Amino acid sequence: MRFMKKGIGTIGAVALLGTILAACGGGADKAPDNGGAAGGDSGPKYTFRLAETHPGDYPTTLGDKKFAELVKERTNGRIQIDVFPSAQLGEEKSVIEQVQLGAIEFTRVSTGALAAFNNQFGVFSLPYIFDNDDHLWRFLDSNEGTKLLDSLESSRMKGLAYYSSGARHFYATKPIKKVEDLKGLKIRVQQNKINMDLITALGASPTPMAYGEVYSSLQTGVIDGAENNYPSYYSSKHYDVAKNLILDQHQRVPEVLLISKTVWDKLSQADKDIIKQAALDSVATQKEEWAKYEKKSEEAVKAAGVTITEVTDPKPWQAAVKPVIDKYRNEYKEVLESIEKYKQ
Ligand code: GTR
Repeated sequence: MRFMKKGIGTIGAVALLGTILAACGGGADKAPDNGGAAGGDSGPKYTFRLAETHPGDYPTTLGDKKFAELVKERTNGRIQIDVFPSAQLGEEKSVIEQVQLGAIEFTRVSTGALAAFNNQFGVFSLPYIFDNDDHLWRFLDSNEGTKLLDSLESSRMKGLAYYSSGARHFYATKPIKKVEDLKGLKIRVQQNKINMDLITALGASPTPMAYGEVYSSLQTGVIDGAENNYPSYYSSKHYDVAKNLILDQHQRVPEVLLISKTVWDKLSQADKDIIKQAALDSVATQKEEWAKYEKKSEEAVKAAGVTITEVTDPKPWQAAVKPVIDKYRNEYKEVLESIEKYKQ
């Protein structure tokens, strides 16, 4: 404090910044010689944590690891990001809360989970708004997609990049061959209000719960079904206990790699640039791994004897969930118009 009264010099300011970041879970153990302004291998030394819900070999985790590797390389080891897979740092909702506080620096989460923290992200939970993954990515890569990512700043997070997550489908412990078969079933959803409305529109009961609780809830009959993409259905082993899958493709809910805004604001511009670029550069790896793992999981669940029903005509599904679109059309008018624009 005596030191501060005299006014802190560059080294003091950076050491203080390091202490603040260390208190946020990051560590600064080397005083920089240039005030941290140049990035690269000169500047404060940090060790950050990245929370990931999926296991180590899952495509989002491989994207996270690529990101961490690029940051490490481009700072000559000065910024180290340790990836914690398998929800070691908690389930998505609690991780997001900690990221908002700066207690966890980075995470990769689903936009389905982010919707509860930033209403604008709810748009991805609206059913059948994208024709396919190419349509989704045309939107994500557009100025409007970037604007949406940037809107996370108002929720104390800084979105760095989108990752792939394919299409979500329903699965249950009971047979589902058509949309009517969902009636009366208890279906677990990602925790946001649009998902609640979606399940209600299908005549089923929505049960919001953390991802990590779904397996045992299916096993014990607390719920009858859930919904997810092929990779999550497979890696979570939900297919072991809910052996009926219907490929209805009701949503395309991308993933986001993000940093706490509290932490972001304390980084030098050069470090921000390195981190942002490394995140964008990790997308190609995540997408490649996604394509491989999606195929692998499809083959694995088939081999495990899951009953898979194709949906050749999406119209009855789209008609059943139309009340959800009607309810939210006005609220998401602008972004829905952009999405429509990227159809082809
Ligand atoms: C997965 C997503 C996870 C988690 C999960 C869920 O597709 O990658 O981050 O949100 O869905 O349903 O909770």
